[in-house]
Amino acid sequence: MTTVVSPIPETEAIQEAVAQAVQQGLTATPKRLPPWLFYDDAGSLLFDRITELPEYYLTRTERGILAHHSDAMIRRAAEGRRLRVAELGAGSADKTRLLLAAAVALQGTVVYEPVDVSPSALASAKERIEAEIPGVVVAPRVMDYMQGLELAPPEEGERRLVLYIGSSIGNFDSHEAEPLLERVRAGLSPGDCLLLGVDLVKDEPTLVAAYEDAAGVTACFNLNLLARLNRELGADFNLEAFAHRAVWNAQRSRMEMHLASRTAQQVRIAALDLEVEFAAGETIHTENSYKYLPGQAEARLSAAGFQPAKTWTDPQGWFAVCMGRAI
Ligand code: AVI
Repeated sequence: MTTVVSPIPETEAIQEAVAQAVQQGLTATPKRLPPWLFYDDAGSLLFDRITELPEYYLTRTERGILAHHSDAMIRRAAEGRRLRVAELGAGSADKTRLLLAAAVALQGTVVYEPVDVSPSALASAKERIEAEIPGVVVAPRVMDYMQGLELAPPEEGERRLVLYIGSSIGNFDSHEAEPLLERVRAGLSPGDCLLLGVDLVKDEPTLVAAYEDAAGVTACFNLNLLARLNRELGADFNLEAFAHRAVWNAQRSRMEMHLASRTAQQVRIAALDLEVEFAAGETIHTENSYKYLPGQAEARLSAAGFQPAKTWTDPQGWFAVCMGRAI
């Protein structure tokens, strides 16, 4: 892990990771593909469209919480000191903007460090945010935060606030989420804060609709994964021969996305020299999206070495933004 751009060209490193993930996932039983494969250029655009769908309540609900409470969040994290803000992932910064604007209002300027593996995503985040929010100095950090957070120590007397919002933690099983938060904690000093956004358990129809919207955008997002394998690995998936499925798994408290083979069929993946057999109805499990019970995110923060400081929710109790302070 490093803040220096990898000497391997970005696309080559990604292609290698895609090939490895597909080889492993499609030869496993049951078949699976990791959700990070969704986010090529087409998938990232589809995800942006998902966040604006009427059924996908997550983004607008979290945005509402931040719109109401970003001043209080920034003040609480800062405790009278100067704050610098880091974010895991170089997102569209639509919600981040609210927090950065609150930090600028409190202290005049703020250093914002988006952390991502993709130098190109970071470069566009820097250009956009510096143009849109005067007073924000964007200092991109190229690193894989899944492996740990290695940020330069803040200036004397400064506090750090790390954002992990958007329910991104929900896409990890607990055996992945716990070490991830522990590694984030290990990169912080006592007193620094983590702001974690989690989606909460709610009625099944609301949950299912969010992942099976009427316009079919989430279906396109899921199926784009197969289109990506056609484009990048010379696979011959017929997208019409697979169906998008969104299922609430109450026992595991998660929404699951699958791609179900409509018929018995064989798919060739040229770059891997691999033939994959599908039985009729067989699925590829593409994503888990965990939904938390009230108090669960705080317990997870505690287990990772943070003192839960405060949780903000929306009036319906659909989403929670939890602050933990590094002990
Ligand atoms: C990015 N992540 C939090 C989204 C989620 O809700 O789990 C990804 C997504 N999958 C389907 N719709 C949105």
